[in-house]
Amino acid sequence: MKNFFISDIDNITPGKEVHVKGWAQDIRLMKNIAFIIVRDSTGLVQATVKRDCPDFHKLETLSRESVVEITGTVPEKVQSNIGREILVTSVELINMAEVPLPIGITDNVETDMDTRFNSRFLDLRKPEIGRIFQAKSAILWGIRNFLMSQGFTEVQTPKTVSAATEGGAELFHVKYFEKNIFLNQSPQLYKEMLVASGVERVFEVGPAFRAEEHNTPRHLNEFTSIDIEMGFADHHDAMHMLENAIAKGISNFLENVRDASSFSVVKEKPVTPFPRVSYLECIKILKGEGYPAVHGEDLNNEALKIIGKKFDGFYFITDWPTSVRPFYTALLDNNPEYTKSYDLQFREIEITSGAQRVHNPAELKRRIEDKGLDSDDFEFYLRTFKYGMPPHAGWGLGLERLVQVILGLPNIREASLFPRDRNRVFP
Ligand code: AMO
Repeated sequence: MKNFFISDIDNITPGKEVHVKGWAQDIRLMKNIAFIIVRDSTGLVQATVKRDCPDFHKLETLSRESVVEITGTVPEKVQSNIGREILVTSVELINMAEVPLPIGITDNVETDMDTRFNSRFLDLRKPEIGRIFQAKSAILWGIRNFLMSQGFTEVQTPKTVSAATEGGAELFHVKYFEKNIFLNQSPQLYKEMLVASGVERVFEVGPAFRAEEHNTPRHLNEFTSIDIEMGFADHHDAMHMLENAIAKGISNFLENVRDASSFSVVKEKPVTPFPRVSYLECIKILKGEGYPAVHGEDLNNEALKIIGKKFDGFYFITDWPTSVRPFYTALLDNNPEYTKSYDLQFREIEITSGAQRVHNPAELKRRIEDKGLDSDDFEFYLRTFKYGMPPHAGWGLGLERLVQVILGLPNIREASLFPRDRNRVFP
């Protein structure tokens, strides 16, 4: 096993021998001297090879991106602008890379997205691409640690299901032996059922599937959903949990990923609480700006752009109309035309949806039917409300959307290792 990494060279006393294993990113061969730039997951080093090195001849056939093991010593005075150098005593070729490479790793040529994603394993070797996933990991772990600190239990729920939660049009149908079933759009019903099971604070990080017809820079057909549900809580409690989770995700990223703020749009831990604006206030803002907003309808991209200009960064839009929210959303106590719901936005982009839920089984059944759904399909879910279901609230946060806005990525596909869209189910 490799247990010495290129960044460890920084702590080595000059003159000491080191073994470096990695990829030969670049090879410059001259008459009496050669330079190999070796890369591993922690950084780069220049390997300086003199002609009197017995392995000098091997460099004539060494191809870029081959896997090598280099042995050498760390010089007193580093003569490379990379900031790390070893003076090579031996070069071992572990595995040769074919020539030519399908895409360049360091070349300054713009490669289109399709070509990049066809060879994603190579695309990911580019440091500027690889670090997106270091950021994603750090953001997720910040959120996960925060939820654990708040007494949440992480769970895994089925992705092959027989009932839709977020709207029938966006379902992937799957043949499951003799039955026709769906890929789950959200763990919504399961997380609520787990609250009924006595797991008072529950969360899941897992795939969610949406058969979105359109290719947009904000939609994937498979994304990572971070879902929470809390018993004995309302929508205000859930919003509070969300803003703190987001702040922890961002601070974990800024504190633990090298040069984080140099490639991130969000450069500081956001100030909490985030601003809250109600749906009705949004309609007023839109009308004030001369935008023809229709009261009771969802806010489209154009409308959200106008609202987003009023807030710098994260903010909540609360109290959405009943007509535009799913059946499980609780209604406002004093006005059943509106719900105890919210979206978290970053400028014009929606990051999270959440709400307090209906906990009365008769009301829930009615709400399912009001949406034109067959309540028999939801019997497994409705049952859990009949034997002691506390009031509860939660949210679903799209991890790739969150990474997209924090890093300012132009397309959500950049935040997915192997994106799935209308045309791509490969690799
Ligand atoms: P909703 O359907 O709004 O709510 O989804 C929650 C969050 O998931 C992300 N998201 C997506 N990300 C990428 N591509 C997509 N096609 C896509 N669709 C959704 C967004 C969105 O805000 N059950 C509720 C959540 C809840 O109330 O707890 C739900 O799924 O970031």
